[in-house]
Amino acid sequence: PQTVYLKDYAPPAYLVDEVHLTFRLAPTATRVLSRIRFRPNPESSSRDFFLHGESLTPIRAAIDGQEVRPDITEAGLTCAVPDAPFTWEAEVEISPETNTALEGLYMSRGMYCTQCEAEGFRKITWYPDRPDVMAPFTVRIEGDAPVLLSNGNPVGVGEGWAEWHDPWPKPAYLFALVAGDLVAHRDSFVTRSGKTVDLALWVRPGDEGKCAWGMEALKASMRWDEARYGREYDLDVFNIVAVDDFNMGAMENKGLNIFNSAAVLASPDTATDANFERIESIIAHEYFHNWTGNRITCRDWFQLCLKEGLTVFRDQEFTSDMRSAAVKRIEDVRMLRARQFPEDQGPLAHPVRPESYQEINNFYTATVYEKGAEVIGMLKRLVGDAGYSKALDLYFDRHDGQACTIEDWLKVFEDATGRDLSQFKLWYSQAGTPRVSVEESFEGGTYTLTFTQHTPPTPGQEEKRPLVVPIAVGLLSPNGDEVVPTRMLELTEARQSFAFEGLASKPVPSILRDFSAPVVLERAASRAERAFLMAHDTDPFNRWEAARSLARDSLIATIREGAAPDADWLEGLAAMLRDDTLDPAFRAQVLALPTQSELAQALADRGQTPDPDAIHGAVEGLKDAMARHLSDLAPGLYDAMRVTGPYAPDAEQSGKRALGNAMLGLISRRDAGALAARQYAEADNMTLALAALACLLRVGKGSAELAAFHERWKDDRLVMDKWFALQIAEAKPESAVETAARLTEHPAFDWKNPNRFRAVMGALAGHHAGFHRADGAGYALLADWLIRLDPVNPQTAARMMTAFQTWRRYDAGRQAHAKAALERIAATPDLSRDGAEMVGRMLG
Ligand code: B3K
Ligand code: ZN
Repeated sequence: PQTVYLKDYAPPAYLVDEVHLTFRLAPTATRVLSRIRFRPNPESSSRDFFLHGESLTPIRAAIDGQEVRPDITEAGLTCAVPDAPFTWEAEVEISPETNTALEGLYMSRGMYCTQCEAEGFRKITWYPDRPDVMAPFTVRIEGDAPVLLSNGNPVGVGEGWAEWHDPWPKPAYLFALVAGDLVAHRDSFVTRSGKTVDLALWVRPGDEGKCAWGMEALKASMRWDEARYGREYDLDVFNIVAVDDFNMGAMENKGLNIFNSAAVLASPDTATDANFERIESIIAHEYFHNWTGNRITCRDWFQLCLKEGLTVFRDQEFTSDMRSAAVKRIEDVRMLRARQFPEDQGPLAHPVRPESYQEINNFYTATVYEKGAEVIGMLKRLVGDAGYSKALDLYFDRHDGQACTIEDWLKVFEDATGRDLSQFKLWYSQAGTPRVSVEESFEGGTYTLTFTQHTPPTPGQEEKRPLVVPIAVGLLSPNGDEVVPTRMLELTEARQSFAFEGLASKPVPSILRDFSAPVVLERAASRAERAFLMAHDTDPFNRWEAARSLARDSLIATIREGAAPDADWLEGLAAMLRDDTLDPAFRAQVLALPTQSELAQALADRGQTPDPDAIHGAVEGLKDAMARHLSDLAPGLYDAMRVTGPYAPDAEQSGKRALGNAMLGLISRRDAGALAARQYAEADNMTLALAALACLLRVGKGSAELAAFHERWKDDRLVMDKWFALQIAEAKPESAVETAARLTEHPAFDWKNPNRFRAVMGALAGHHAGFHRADGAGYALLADWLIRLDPVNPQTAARMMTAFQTWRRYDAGRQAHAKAALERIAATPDLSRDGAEMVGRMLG
């Protein structure tokens, strides 16, 4: 397979002024007619005319009305063209119904829909399918579906046809078309300049009751982007469509966002609080792309973080404003550590702006998205809120309508703030998670912190340079007062000291407040000091972090030397739980232990080969100890967290349910599931029901409830995904593989549906001790299914291959099994480019 390099970027030879498309829809024989105005690009010296195109059946092609016979290959076509503007016309035939890859135009349960990012448009018609070619589109759809949608504004509709016009120049990856038997949940929004926008959320008949929340989230997002970024919506309509078969969460097509049903549909009895929060943030994310992604897009796919890092950062800010900023920060850091750190510390490590790829779909990663957002967070910390606003205003002003690079992005910050960002830019090119260690000294009233930074080598990058690391530090006096409020230290050297003068006594430092940089902080703070921070830190993130690191070290001590649980931590935990001034959602976060995979990495970092069974045993032991130690307060807290009144998925109620459910988890370890059975029986929403069912399964009960759950929800796909996943997640390590294997035999295991595949295989991969079973059965089962899925849906298969990315952490026996599984995938005849690249990197 061919490797594409950032350094080889060349501007397009031809630009597009206008695109006209006509679709004559038919499941296996859709005709696509295109009429495109091209003109030579003055910025390019090439006059080679190349259009991408894959799996297209050519019908005819013409230039300026004259039939032409282009040279057609597997990847596209070339053709002799005039040395002046000309009109290209073509007709092709495609087969949406047999398109199981869910890229291009495909069908999902009788409904036509598209997914073009990154390179799916070339499966629809011949086109310069690259983001730096932007054009206005006019689209006519002919078909017998009652609803026919495309980008932009509707210009006409009749029996069996509709026409759409999108005036905003856009790259082909933002093209979308939907046709089907859909119903609309409608609303409207008046922009701050007084324009009314018609909003619609399109769903299958039967799903109308699951739309209200998504619509509220959309309106909130529109308001927020006006208030916080001064960005108004720019079309007369905004449509969102829910689709059951979708490779990822959602897609920001201009004026016509397409969503995985799971990322938009919700009702209290079918979706959990976590689902509601996720929906709110994905709706916001896709909406925010209208400015950061669509109006200003990427020059090429190496610049993906330009739109994704920024849009994730914006959706994180939005959720912080809508809910609790402290809890959101904790959630984001948990996710970063669970998903991005393993990527950045293993064979798949790549820079936030990658420099080469074989298949771009493999680079929609936690590094590009989440670390990309962290990099923007650091930038904002370094230039301050006012500098950030000024830079963003300049960005929108200067680059509206353009396809940009990270250089353009950093330049607006340099121009707006006068800051030199050349060293900062390394965050975009240097892969790996930096390690920052710190020493302290106190002498004559001066307290000094000395930081050392080091980034371990990553594939293809042996040598690393020092980065600019913003480290937020506050100092507390031994009685808990804050003597030095948060100060942003800028670490730029490999080793650097910072002094705080005029202190009466040696302070307790609170370092990397609010997780001010995506690094691993290595600090030999005593347990007593961390217990102190857990009780007194004024920075909520670091309070949580102190508790978390004590829990982690307690678990590590148990694993390594069979130590008993840390009593100080248990005491600190009890004190925090009793503290009613603390937000219940925050208290629930303090109770969450590090993941087993994180513990495996922590052990590997300390030079010890992780044993998944021992890790699992230690976590279970610690949970039992928590249940014992907190047994006095758990029932009272459980009762206090009961929500009265109608269900609302807001921060307040969901925080209470989170803490209540955490208490239920502890209580059910001691009452054999009695309270959980009651909660399940009485639950009037999915959050309470699912948590109760999980507790029951965990204590070896719940088979009647599981059957009843199935009976009640068997016709609801999204709820059935939960039914599948939960059984695996709650299985014992020795039976997780068998549970997953058994569920793949279930008649409802529709493995071609990405949500269902992920519900089962994702749950298996997420069961640390189950997946990493010593006999390799977990690896073998996942490999079997990845081999089966790859030819059908390479994108979803390749994504799930990342389950293997940590394989070298484990013992020789497990490594041999994992390697054999990866080699078996690699040896599969006709393995997709997506899959081949992923296994190649992991074996490499
Ligand atoms: N931009 C899309 C992701 C497309 C993934 C293509 N493999 C969704 C998003 O980030 O908003
Ligand atoms: Zn995005």
